[in-house]
Amino acid sequence: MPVFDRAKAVYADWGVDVEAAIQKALSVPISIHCWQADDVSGFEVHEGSTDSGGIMATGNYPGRARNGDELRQDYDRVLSLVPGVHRANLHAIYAETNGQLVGRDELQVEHFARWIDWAKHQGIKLDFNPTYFAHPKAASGYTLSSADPEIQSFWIRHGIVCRNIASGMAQELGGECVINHWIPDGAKDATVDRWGPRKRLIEAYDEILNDPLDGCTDAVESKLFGLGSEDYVVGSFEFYLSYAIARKVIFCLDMGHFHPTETIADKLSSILQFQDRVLLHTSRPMRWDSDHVVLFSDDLKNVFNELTRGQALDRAIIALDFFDASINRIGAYVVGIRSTRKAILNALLEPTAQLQTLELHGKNAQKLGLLEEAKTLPFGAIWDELCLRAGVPVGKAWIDEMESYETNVLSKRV
Ligand code: RNT
Ligand code: ZN
Repeated sequence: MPVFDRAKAVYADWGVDVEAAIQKALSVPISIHCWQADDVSGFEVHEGSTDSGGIMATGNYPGRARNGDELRQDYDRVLSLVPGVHRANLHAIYAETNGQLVGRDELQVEHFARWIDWAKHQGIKLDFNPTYFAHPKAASGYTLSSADPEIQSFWIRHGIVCRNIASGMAQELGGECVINHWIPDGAKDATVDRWGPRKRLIEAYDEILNDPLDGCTDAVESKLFGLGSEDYVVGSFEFYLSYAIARKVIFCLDMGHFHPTETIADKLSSILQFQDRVLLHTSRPMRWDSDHVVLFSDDLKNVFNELTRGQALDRAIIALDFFDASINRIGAYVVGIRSTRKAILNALLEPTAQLQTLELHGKNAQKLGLLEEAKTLPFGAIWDELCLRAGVPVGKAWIDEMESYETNVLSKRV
């Protein structure tokens, strides 16, 4: 019997419908962030010196995408190596302005026309992010929560134009465009006024989010600390979760934005009692919010297991957020995207109903036993079949393709 058929029979014996799991796993959209391709640099014509705003890609592996054409070329390559439905997630600094300096508060959907054409051609949808960092007007460490009315209103205008862009993208491409608001605001040490910035941040978002816009789905992302904002982050977990519930916007959980031993899996069954949907930034913190490439790790598996156990997979918007500049960036993408899809498939292959029944009846040793045995089920054979059906390389075959792309394309970017 072929390996897949044997594996399918093993799962059937556990009461798991492999065909349904493969189909579902392929249909869940994963939004691929553009910023892994160029280390969060963007194409902006700069208005002055910028700092990174508390996030940092380390490494200088050759082959970084230097413009929109190169970035889209990389996307095309990546998309040919990963199975299932994808979206592309852009930041405002990836606008293409023909070498003209366009202020962040003046951006329009036209500046993303080439991205929209490409997305139409690829048959994928776009998501969006205002870029509230890496800009002279973010130099004080405060943007939307700034006490300087001139600075604060600049960033409010940026948030507003970005929502118009998101709505424009949705109109062009159909469906929704998820726009995620993350700001770097905070302070390095001994913050004495922790109240004022939070109050101003509420006022700023209330102004930005005032108009419901067609196709524009807003999310707000919390964080624990950043480089240079170790003592105080205005947009903390408590701040944004409260804001999201009060104002009916989506809350974004980034896997790297909590204490080092704190994980997000256990938060889902609480937050989703009060919210319709959540936005996930799958990332991998190592000792800090290091944004390492996502792996098929217990942390990642637990997130998707929690969602399928609560029948909430469709209530999670899945977006990637990592950036490693020290390795081949195509490889970084493919590892992170395939790992995320694997974790989705893995969760869908769990005999959850059986496990929950055992737990309900106090048969906890049986439950533990089943969970342990499930870890060595022939998952790999099902994953390979999923890749085969999606027409992408099976197993490690994609690594050769990454290497030939490096030889033919990336190594020539000097
Ligand atoms: C930063 C946040 C945010 C960014 C992207 C580039 O800590 O995670 O999501 O990584 O917007
Ligand atoms: Zn994030």
